[in-house]
Amino acid sequence: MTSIRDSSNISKEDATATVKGWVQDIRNLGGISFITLRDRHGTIQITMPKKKIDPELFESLTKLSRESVVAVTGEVKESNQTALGIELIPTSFELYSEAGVPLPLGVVDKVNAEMDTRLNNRFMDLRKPETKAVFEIRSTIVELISEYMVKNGFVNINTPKIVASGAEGGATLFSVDYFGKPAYLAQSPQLYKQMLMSTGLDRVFELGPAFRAEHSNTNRHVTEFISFDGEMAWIDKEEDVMATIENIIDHVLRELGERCKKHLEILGKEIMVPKRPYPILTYTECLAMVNENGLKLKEGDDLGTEGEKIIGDIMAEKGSDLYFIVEYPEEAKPFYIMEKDGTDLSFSFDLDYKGQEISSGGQREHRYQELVKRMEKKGLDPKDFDSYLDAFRYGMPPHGGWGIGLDRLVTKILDLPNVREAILFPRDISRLSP
Ligand code: AMO
Repeated sequence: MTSIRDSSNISKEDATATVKGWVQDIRNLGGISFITLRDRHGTIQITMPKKKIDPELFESLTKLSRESVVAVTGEVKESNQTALGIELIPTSFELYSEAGVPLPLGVVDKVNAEMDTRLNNRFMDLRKPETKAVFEIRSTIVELISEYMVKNGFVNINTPKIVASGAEGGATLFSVDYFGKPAYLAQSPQLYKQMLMSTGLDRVFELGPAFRAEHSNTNRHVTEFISFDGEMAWIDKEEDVMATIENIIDHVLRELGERCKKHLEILGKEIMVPKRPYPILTYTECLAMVNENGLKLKEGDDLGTEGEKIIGDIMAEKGSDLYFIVEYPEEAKPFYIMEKDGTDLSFSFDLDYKGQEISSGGQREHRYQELVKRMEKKGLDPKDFDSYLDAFRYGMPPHGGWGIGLDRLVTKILDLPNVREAILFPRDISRLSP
C-alpha cells in the first residue's frame, strides 16, 4: 500500500511512498535524471534511470518547471548517495500546479537577493529553508513566552487596537476616520493593561500588534510590530518587573536551543544564554560611556542607535549581551512612569540586547493626583484620558510593567541584520504590500 509521508519520516523500510512538494531542482544526466523534491521538512531525491521508467512518465517529470507542485509515488530505495539515505524511484505522479518561468526569485540560488526583492516576493523567499527557519523559531519563542506567563499567573489578554487617545506621544500616531470621529491605531496596550490593574486581574500579558508612524527608515524600526506587554500589580519597586523580564528571557533562551535544534542548525546558530543577574547600568553611566567614545549627547538626550551600539560593544567585551539601563531622567519618559521623589529621575528601565533596546518599562504612577500632574507637566490634557483616569480614581494598586518588541527580540536572538527579517510581511515607511 502507498503511504503519504513527508520527506523527514520516510524510511528505507517503506516499500512505496507518496511525497508531495515543490520541484526544487531537476538534473538530466542523459541515462539518468534526478529531481530534488522539497517540502516543509526537507528534500528527497527522486531518481529516474531512463531505461527502468515508463518513457511517458520520464518525459513528463523531466519537463517540469522548477517550483511546480507535485505528488510523486514510487518505490523507496536505499541509497548511500543522498542525505536521507533513501531515494524514490517514481511509478506515477500528479501535477497539482505548474510554476511559471522565470521565477521571480531563486529558492536555492547562491546569489543573495536584495532585501527589497526578497520582501516583494516574500512567498517565494519563505520557501528558502533558512528564511522559513526564522519563523519556525519565532513561533517557538512565542510558545515559550506564553507558556512561562500562564504558568506564572499572568492572564492572556487582548486590548483594542482602534483607540481614542495615544499613550506614547503624538508624533507616531496613525489617524483613523472612525465613523466621522477621530481615532488612532494603538501604539501600545499601555492604557488598557494599566486600567486592568484596578480590576483585580493583577497580572496580565498581551502579544499583539502595535502601530507607530515611524518616519525613520532604519534596520530596527517598522510601523507595525508585535508588542509583548506585561503588567503586574502589588510591586514594591521597578526591580520586581526587571526580575520578571529576566526570568522570562532566561526561560526562552534556555529552552530554545533544545526545542529548535533542527531550525537553529539550518541557520548555523547556537543560542548563548547570558549569565544572571543581567548587569544594571544607569543612564548617566551610559551617557558618559557614549560621550567618551565620540558622541556628543547631553543630559536627557535619547541614547539613540549609535549610543546603544557603543554601549553594546563595551558590554559585549565584558561578556554581557543583555543589560538593563535605569534611572532615566523623568523628562525623557512618558507620563505614566513614576518620578523618583525629590530627584529629576524616574522609576523606569530599558533592556538592551546586543546593542539595541528591546524593551522598556518601569513602575507606574498609580496615585491619581500625581498622575494628573504628570500629564499636565507633559503638556497633555487629562480630559483626553478620562476613561483611563477613571480607573485611578476608585482604588488602584501600585503596579509596573514592560513592553518587549517581539520582532526585535527574535532579531537579536538570531543575530539577524534587520528587524524586517524577523517579520513575515513587514510594514515600513515605504512598504504597504505584500
Ligand atoms: P516603547 O515605546 O519603548 O515602550 O516600546 C517598547 C518596545 O517596543 C519595541 N518597538 C519597536 N519595534 C519595532 N519598530 C518600532 N517602530 C518600535 N517601537 C517600539 C521596542 C521597544 O523597546 N508602553 C511602553 C512599554 C511599557 O512601559 O510597558 C512602550 O510602548 O523593542
